[in-house]
Amino acid sequence: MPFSDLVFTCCGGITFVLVPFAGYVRLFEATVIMFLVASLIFLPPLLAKKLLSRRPSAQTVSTLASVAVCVAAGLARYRLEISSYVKYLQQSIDASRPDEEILRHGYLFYKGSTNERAEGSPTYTREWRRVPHVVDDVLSPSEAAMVSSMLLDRREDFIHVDHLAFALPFFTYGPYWGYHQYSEDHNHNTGVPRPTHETKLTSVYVEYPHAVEKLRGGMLADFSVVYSRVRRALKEALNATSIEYLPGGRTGVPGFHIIPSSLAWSYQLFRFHFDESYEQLMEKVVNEHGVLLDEGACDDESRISFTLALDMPDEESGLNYEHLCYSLERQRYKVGSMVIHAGKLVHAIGHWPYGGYSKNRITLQGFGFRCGGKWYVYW
Ligand SMILES: O=C(O)CCC(=O)C(=O)O
Repeated sequence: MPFSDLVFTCCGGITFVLVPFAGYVRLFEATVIMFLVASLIFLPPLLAKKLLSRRPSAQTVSTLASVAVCVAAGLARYRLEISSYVKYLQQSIDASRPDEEILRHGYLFYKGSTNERAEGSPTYTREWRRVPHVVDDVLSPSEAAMVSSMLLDRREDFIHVDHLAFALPFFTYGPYWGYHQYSEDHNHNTGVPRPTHETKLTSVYVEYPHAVEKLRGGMLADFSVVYSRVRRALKEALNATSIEYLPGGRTGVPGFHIIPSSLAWSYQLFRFHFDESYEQLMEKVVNEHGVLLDEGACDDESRISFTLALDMPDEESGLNYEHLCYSLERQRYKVGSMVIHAGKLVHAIGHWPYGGYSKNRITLQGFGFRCGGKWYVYW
């Protein structure tokens, strides 16, 4: 079974190691730093307990003294990196809490008052702004397992989403343009500066158009069955005449999130967000990547997000979203089923309990919107 190794290499040469009881972590300076930060938290009480016990043996004292010297040397050597990592953790935890502004946005969206076109919009956005819509049996469990295994074999081409995950294992197969934007106001921006360490295929360094050119054709060919099932399911659910990829071939097709196990995922570190606005979409995907569309005919309230569950680490796994006035709910995912919701629904990948090192969360992820009579999907 893939990802059951002690060490695996992905993303053009990045190594992840398995830490007992904690899951995978990227092997680079940050790993050392993470351990130093953990020692800062766990070592002082341990030291105090041992040293204050009635008669610590000479061996205990000398072992603790050498550990303390090593940790102190490490702290001195990496003090800048440690403070930036602690800042990253703080920002990550802060950013994953749904803040007042995001909840308010969600509430107004739920009430349908953010946009006067909302009331005139078709049922799919009016219903799916309230709760995600589930389409069962898009793939059978065995088909989903086969797709997951095919994906894990492509780990060389994974992109590590390092601007969000730092040293934690969070990958895409196929680029999502939103992960490769660095504007100040981008909703995934953590405020952490670009890392200076050497990286390979990571969200920070990968160029979206380049990754599209490299992977798009192969993805469409190798996963043609998945794409045709997803398009068929969307067509039926949306009552659409056709589901197409954005024209021009320079934008990504729906891709995959691959999240191997980590104890960290048992905390709500994934951020609450709503998907990029229609205006951002038009500006970036359409204008920058040369997609020709009759923008006037596009429905800016139609933006949807869809997720097909391919492998789930736990039966609790799913999507956290804001339902009703400021209350958070969980939409559980079932392998082979697809969940569709309005892009403006406030949502986040939901946390799940750590269940061992071989539990992956693998999904197909895409977005769509309607222009004239056609629906377009992309990533
Ligand atoms: O994987 C999921 O459950 C949702 C992913 C998501 O929120 C996104 O890609 O915007």
